Amino acid sequence: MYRSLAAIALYGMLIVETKVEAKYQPPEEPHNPTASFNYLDEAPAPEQPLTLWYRKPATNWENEALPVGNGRLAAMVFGGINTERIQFNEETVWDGEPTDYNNPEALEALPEVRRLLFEGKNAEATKLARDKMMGSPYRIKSYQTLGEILFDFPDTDTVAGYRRDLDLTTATSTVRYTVDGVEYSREVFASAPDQAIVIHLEANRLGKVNFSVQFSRKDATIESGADQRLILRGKLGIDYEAQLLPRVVGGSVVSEDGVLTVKDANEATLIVVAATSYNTATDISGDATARCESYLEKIGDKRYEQMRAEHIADHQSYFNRVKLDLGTTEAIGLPTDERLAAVKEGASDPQLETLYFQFGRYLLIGSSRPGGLPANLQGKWCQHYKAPWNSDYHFNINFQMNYWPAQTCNLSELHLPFFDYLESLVPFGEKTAKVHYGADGWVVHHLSDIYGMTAPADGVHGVWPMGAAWAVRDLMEYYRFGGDKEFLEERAYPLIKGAAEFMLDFLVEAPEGTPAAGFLVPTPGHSPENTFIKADGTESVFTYAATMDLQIIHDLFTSVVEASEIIDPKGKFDRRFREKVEDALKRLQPLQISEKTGRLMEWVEDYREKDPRHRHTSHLYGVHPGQQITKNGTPEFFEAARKSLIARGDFGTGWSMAWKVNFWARFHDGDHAHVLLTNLLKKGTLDNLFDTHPPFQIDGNFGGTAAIAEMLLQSHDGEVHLLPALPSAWPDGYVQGLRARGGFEVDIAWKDGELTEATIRSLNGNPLRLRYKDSMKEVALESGKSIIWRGE
Ligand code: FUC
Repeated sequence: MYRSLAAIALYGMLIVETKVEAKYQPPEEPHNPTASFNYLDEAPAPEQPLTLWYRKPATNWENEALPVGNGRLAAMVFGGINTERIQFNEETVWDGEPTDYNNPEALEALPEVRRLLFEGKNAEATKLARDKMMGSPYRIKSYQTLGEILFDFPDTDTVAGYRRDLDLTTATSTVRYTVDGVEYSREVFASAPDQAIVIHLEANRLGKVNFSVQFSRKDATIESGADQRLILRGKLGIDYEAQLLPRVVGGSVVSEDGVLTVKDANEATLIVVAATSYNTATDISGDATARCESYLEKIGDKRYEQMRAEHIADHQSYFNRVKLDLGTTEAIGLPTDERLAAVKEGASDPQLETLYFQFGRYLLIGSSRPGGLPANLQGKWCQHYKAPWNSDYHFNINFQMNYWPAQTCNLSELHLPFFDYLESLVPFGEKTAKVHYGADGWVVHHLSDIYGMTAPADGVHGVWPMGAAWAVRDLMEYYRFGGDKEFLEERAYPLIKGAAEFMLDFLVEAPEGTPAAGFLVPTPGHSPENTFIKADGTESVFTYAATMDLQIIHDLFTSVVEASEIIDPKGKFDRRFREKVEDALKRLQPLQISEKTGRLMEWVEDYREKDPRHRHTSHLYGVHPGQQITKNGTPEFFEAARKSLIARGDFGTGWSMAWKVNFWARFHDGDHAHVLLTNLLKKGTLDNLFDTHPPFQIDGNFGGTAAIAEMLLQSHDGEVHLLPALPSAWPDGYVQGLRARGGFEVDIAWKDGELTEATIRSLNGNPLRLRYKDSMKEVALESGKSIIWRGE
């Protein structure tokens, strides 16, 4: 009985070091209960090609189990035969509690740290910053698993027609197999309309559904409650609770001491709800039990079929907006893991790339819904008590990358949790700005949690006050794509302005004797996590006027100007502030090209990198996600940045490769973008198509999805550019429903590598500048109208 329990209990005891330098050790998995199974008769491939599917149960959470999610709740389904494991999450199950992370000693050290950096005494500056400028405490706690739902079924060692799958079009994971002539199926989905994870078990003969099921979690109380439900309850800082309500047709049901036993039933539906006491970063006094009960009450006696239909309709209202076809090969008939293995061996499988693209959209629909928290480092899917990097919000690339597909891939509303979360950080960020820098406005450093962390964390690489300044670019983008002026004035502008207020106070004039003398520079700072070697052979990560920081500030200040001029085209809106920002922009240390290498310099001096292939390519922020460096606008920097990218190489962690696909798309080199996309599949993708850093980290999925869109359509340079980076690997295909800045929805079809027809629909009547290769067309298009263009 419950063979996997001991192994699962082990998870909690394995403490994973979360420092960036640490080597990650995956937790031990439960033993493979089906390794010696006889699998008879292969199951046919699913009819729906947008399906991930496999011929054996998952034995490993990270590499094999399949994710379902409704934004707030998430689950990983293993698809076992004698046992089943469904690990699940609720988005506010975070260890820790409301905390003031600010360090009153920091401000005093700031001028000295700056002086040391200007004098080239990086080691001394680093030591002082480490001693005095870190948050207090400077570590956050982890996002956690809520628990496991563990099933036992009657033992067998032979099954026929086994298949487990995840249909991206219906957002359901199904397991089916035949034992002794009886066909069993088990379906799992996470419904947003019903705020529940729904598990449905059936067989094709009456009275054949037999199982027992229980919750498991360390340090929790597990018991049976009213209506034969199972209850899991416990406390971190927050109280957490999950309830499983059975609905069984036929047979018998007993719920005793936290174990539910179903015998000889015709079918069973298990409704799992969950909640915590978390209200806000400073208030965790909610009633988790009442919340669970109210979810169940709302569902009432709604039938399974209706729950399923409403779930699918809700999911499809997002999912169906974009269709993609990059071509198909025979591989389409094979299980997903076999196809990925073939790609790793060099096979071409464009439909797998389509599946990967749509899987990224699926994951955002499953991990970021209006009203909830934004997707974290693992979306919302996390089996750990102490997750790698705490499964937190990392602001030096990862968190922002999660939202790269939101606008282009037509999932605009799913961006809202990102904005709500940023707004929730403002009061904390204002306090950190004051306490740590004596500055106005608000700041976020390189990571955050759900308890208001905005101070420097982890180590000196955390003394990097650029997180908010980077993140607010998305509010500007939301406007650029959708054209919602009220949003721009009421929500975007205040956040952008607050980040700019901080930056105006943070910038200082570099003193005589430094390479940036007379210019405004951000200090202290970093090119995130990259180490440079100085002329005297010493190494440091800590510096001033890092190229990325300059580009983020440029981006931020140009957003202030752009936003205020849109809000009042006559220029009266917040004029004084805009003028201050414009003035600072003119005095900002300029970008530089290395005389030695012709590359865009990553730091204010032409240092060598310790690791020339470092995963962060921060100094190309101005190419992507920024727009400071473009082919038409800044051709020399564009070329220098391209050289920098070549020097960084074609590999990296999952997210690093995903970023490079986006860069190559912006460099209009489709074939090189495709090399990186292939490397992302080969080296950065697990059998369940999850991105791997390693370990699993979801940013690469989102970055990869955004990159595929970026290869087909770009709009950051004042034009709607069709097929800017179409690789030769996708000779024929089409995409429908991508979105472009200016408020357009775009369908594109191509054949033999050439545009055949594009349809552009205007959402708000802005003038349209279209480009395909060297052909241009300018059109005045009314809102709601569309135009067909063949690129002549
Ligand atoms: C950044 C990266 C690491 C990792 C972590 C979550 O610090 O440098 O590679 O992705 O975030």
